[in-house]
Amino acid sequence: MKPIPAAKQPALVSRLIKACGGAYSPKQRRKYFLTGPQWAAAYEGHALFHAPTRSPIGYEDVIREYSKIGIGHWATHDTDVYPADALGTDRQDEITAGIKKALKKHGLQCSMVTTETFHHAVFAASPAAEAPEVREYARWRLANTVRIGHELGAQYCVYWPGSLGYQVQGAVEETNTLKWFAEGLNAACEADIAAAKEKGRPTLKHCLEAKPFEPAAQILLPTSDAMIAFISSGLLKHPDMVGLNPEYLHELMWGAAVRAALARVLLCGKLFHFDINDGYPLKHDVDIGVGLVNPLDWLNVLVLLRNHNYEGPFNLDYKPPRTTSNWGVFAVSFPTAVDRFITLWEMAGEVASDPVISQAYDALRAGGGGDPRDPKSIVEANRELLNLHELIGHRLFQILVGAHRGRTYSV
Ligand code: GCO
Ligand code: MN
Ligand code: MN
Repeated sequence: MKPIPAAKQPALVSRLIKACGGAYSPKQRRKYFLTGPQWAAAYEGHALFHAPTRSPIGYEDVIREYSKIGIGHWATHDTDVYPADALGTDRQDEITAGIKKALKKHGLQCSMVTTETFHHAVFAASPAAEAPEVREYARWRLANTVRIGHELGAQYCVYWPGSLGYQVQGAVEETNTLKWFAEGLNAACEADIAAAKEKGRPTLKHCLEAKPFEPAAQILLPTSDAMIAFISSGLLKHPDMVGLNPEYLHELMWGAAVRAALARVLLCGKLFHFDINDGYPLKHDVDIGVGLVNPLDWLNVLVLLRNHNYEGPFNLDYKPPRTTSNWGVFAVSFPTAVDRFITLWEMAGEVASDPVISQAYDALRAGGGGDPRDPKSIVEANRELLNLHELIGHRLFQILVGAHRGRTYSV
């Protein structure tokens, strides 16, 4: 084949994306509570071993492009859009006004704000560092973000304490660090109560996000289960205001069954927000687009969430790969991620109403009628019924590949 000139490449990619088919319209996409993070679209492809492959892009462009795709909500870290030295100055208000204007112009809502407490050098020893001035600054940053959230009309505030840990064991005293971290959250909740009152708005939902490692080697709250325990530790003044923002891949990174991890959060009534992406178990945070690695697992996760009437946001917290261009981020990466999510969500609805699966569940729940005092009779009575477990797994696979609608191969 002859080389394809650069100028002809977008047309080729567009033609092949069209040939894929199955795209939903922006109007259809807007029906879902999908949120697009500023940092995901603006990610330039850099990392410890990676130079950027894309050029910087600001919030106006991100908001406009999300709007065109049909992503109805936008989320941001404070420093994604406000330079750290503009925080708390008049410049902050100017930027806030600019964001509001862009959101209004493109018909998007700000759903969530989050404070960057992991990148700036001041957080080298975490936002809950030993030095009281670091913690005071962190408390101010969290409270400031809450106020920005109210200004922008957000409903959620997320906390990812990725630097709350250590590289060298014994360097920090864990119980102190956790108490100090709680003080930061308490300050954020208090600022929220005051700002909500002042603005006549409901308070925000404060969502903790766990990740088992990165950037700290060891993290003090590494899993959603640890976060749940922390919320009920007695350290928080407003535990009712605090819940979770689990991330799909973060649970997989420590080897969890993501669906079971989410089930535990649901049982506690703490599933406030959900970061959606994909990746590999027991590996780094590769933040791949939803459904590209584990579609069957994703289908199962969404079945659980549908069955429990989860109504919170699905936050597209993934990183467009370094092989994708600035143009491709919005032409390929985001629309296809959104469409895979919608497909999996609708498919999860089919699972819920599938006659084979519901008959199998009913039968399993009816049991075989053995004698509860005689385990042998229970085994005998249930022997053939239990074949349904594997049958359900097969049926889920069939639904995933469309075989339940008669898709077969002639061999
Ligand atoms: C990660 C984290 C972040 C957080 C974000 C919001 O993988 O690095 O998931 O993307 O979601 O910092 O708090
Ligand atoms: Mn995340
Ligand atoms: Mn992640």
